[in-house]
This record gives sequence, structure tokens and C-alpha cells, in this order.
Amino acid sequence: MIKQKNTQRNVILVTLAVILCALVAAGCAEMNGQLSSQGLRQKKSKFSKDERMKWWRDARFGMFIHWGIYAVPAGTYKDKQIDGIGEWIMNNAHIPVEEYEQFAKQFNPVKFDADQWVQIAKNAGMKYIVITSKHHDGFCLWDSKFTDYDIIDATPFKRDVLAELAQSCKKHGIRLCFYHSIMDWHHPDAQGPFYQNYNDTSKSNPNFDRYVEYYLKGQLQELVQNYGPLGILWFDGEWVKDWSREMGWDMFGYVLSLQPDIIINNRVGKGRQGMRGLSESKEFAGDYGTPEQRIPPTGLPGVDWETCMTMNDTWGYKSYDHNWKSTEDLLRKLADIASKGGNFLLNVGPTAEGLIPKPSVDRLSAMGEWLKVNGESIYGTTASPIGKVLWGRCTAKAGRLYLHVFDWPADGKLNVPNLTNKVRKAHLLADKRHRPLPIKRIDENEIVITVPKDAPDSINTVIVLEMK
Ligand code: FHN
Repeated sequence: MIKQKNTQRNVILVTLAVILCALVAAGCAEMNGQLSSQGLRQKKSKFSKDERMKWWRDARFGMFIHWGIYAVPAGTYKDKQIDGIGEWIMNNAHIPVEEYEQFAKQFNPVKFDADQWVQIAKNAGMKYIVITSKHHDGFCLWDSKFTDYDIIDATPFKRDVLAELAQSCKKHGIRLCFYHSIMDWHHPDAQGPFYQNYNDTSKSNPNFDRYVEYYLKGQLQELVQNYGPLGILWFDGEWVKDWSREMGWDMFGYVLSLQPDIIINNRVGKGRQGMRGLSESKEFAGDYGTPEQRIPPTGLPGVDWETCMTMNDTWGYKSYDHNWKSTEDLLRKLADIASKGGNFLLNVGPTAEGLIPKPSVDRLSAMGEWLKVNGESIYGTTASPIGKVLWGRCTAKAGRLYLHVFDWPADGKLNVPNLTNKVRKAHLLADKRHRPLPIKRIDENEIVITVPKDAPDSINTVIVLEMK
């Protein structure tokens, strides 16, 4: 089995450090008359949340990348197609740790080109990339001092893909962010020993504290300090039995202490109740909520949130999953999410050769074409101030409303309800000359815009309303 490095000596040192920290923390908490978890909650960055969230709120669209050695079996184990999402194959096919590790030897993604990946995201109009530094299987995509189970020590590829991506992201002005799993099916102090069901939430590992203090925190320090500055630390796998709410608050403070302007998702906390992720709340750590594979019907008012979603039915590559969402569907989802004040984190699952599958690239490039013309109606916008509209969605910016028309009116008349403010002008966003479309107020709440007979864009035509 591939060993974690220098375990014994470091464990002694870490145990001493943990005891020392606990004594100091207990003393401080006593002095302040606080519970220790409240003390953790009060750890603040020198930046306000609004300052930290600014770029993210403007960005609206990001790329999720699930990539690891699960791309080698790509959904098939011992000639059997395994049910479920590709990156879960180790658990779903009950593969023992020692056997699963062998996939690392076959992981040689010679076609990987960081610049190409970043270009694909950039051309799609995405502003940030969140890649799995470590998924639940425990395999690390960077050169970690804490384990040999990483891309440098365990694969023939021996290139630090996170370092290469960090460089390309910097070059192309894309924010690099890391997904990092708290759950770890490989580590002996985490879920490694739970063979048959690594995801058994009734099981506890008596050494889990050691895993957190030494391994998890140590690796996060590497990730934040050696590849940064990062945009987001995107935690996951927080549902394991041994992870606690207090650990979540502690981790939130710890990561902010490494990089004070970083953003941290709500899954650093325990559970995802309501996907709220309010950092000031008693129940949740993290900066924003993360609804998965769904768009909340009315958004999450008053809370930052981001829908993460696959383009087919898996996050990690599965060679036989061809159930792709259409470009129309994805573009309308993007507008839907923006109209409810959220971000869209859209996933790609590259192959073991290092390629983003063509159906994903095609869809992303079509989305990018639409955004080149209509990006103003998505980036930096806020939720619809006029509620639901029957023909599509609405986004807003100071002095402007953007009407995203999915169903073009057959009679050439577009009714806009719930609009009491005066409208100065309406025009198609795609019309560079901004030729006005006729507007008529039919009552104090509603206007009608006369639009061209045929929809200029059959997926989503945007009309700009300039408000007085
Ligand atoms: O178990 C993971 C899954 O593999 C994938 O990474 C998604 C992405 O949000 N998160 C977990 C399930 O919530």
C-alpha cells in the first residue's frame, strides 16, 4: 500500500502541537468566558465578506473539473459497467485500497495541456476554475509532501498539473480554485479502513483528529500557499461521521488565516441544511451555498449561492455516459440561475489521456459565443426585480433590466409585468446600433414592447430596458 510520508515522527510532533493548541485555546476561551466553538466562529479575516465575494458575485459562470485516477477505469471494473457516478467507482465497486491504487500506475495523461483547458474555460466565458485537488478516493493531483499517493510519486506522468494550471490561469486571467474532499477513502486515519463501504456514515475512525490536524490541514497549507492566491476552497465530503460543526468553524478560520481574501463554500461546515452557508449563522460555516444538480425555484434570497451541475450524468469521466444536456438547456439554465442571483459551476470530466470530452467542448464553445454577445446580461448582474415572467427570465444592473426571452411572442408583443419605474428605452442587446424598440405602457404595472417578428436568437434573445 502506498504510504503517507514520515508518519510516525510527524504524528508525534503533531500530537504535541494539537495538545499545545488545545491548552492555549481552552485558556483563551476561559478568559473570554466563551465556548470554544463560539471563539472559532469569531475568527475574522481582515477583509469583509463583501470584499472577498466581489469578484465571485460578478463572475456568475465557472468551470468545475473532476479529474483523478478514476478516469482510468472510466466507469468499468473487471469488465462490468458500474452504476453511479464515475468518481465513486472505488466505493461502488468495493475496490480495496491496494487494488485501486494500481490505477495510478496507468494514469499517464500525455495529452494534458493546461493552456488548452484554461482556453476552453475562457472561450466559454467562464471566469473561474474549480479543480479536484483531491477527491474522495484520496489521490492527490499535486506534489504533496504528506503522501506518495500523488501525481508525482505514484504515476508515470510525474507532472504537477495544479502548478501548470496555476500558471495558465494567471496568464489568461482566470481564478484558480480547488475542490478538496474532507472524506478520504485512502487514508488510514480517515475512511481508508472502511472497505466494502467507504461511505459508511455510522463508522468512526479513532484517529480522525490526527488526519485533520496533520494531513488535511498540512495539505491545505500546501495548496493555498504554493499555488495561490486561490479564488475558492471548495470543500466536500463533510458528511462523514467524524467531521463536526466545530471542526468546520475551525477549518474556516484556518483557511482564512492562510489567505485572508479566499472564499470558502458551505460544505466546510457540517451538513448542507438548506444550502445556506451563512458565515454569521450558528449552524453554518462557509461563505456560500452549493445546491447540487438543481436550481432552487426562487434562488436563495439574501444568501450567495452557486449551482454545481454535470453536463451528462457523471462528474468524473465515464466512457459510456452520453446523456448530454443540450446547449439550449445549459444556456437557459445559466440565465435562470443569474435571474435568481446565483452562480453556475458547470462540470467537465477529462479523460485519463488528459482531454476534455468533445461534447463538453462543443457545448462550452457555443455558450461562449452567446456570452460574447450577451455577457453584459449575465456578468455582474443581480436577481430579477420583477419576479417571474412567462416568456423567460430577467436580470438587473443599476439602471438596466435585461429581459431574457426564451419564448418569442408570436404576435410581436412582449408584455413586461411588475414594472412601475419609467423606461427610457428598449433595444436588443445584440444590436450594436441600439435601435429603439417601441414601448407602450398599458397600465401602471405593465409595459408592452413591440419586437421583430422572428426571434433573433432562438435560445435566448436579450432585450435591454434602460430605466429612468
Ligand atoms: O460525492 C461528491 C460527488 O462525487 C461530486 O464531487 C459532487 C460535486 O458537488 N459532490 C459530492 C456529492 O455531493
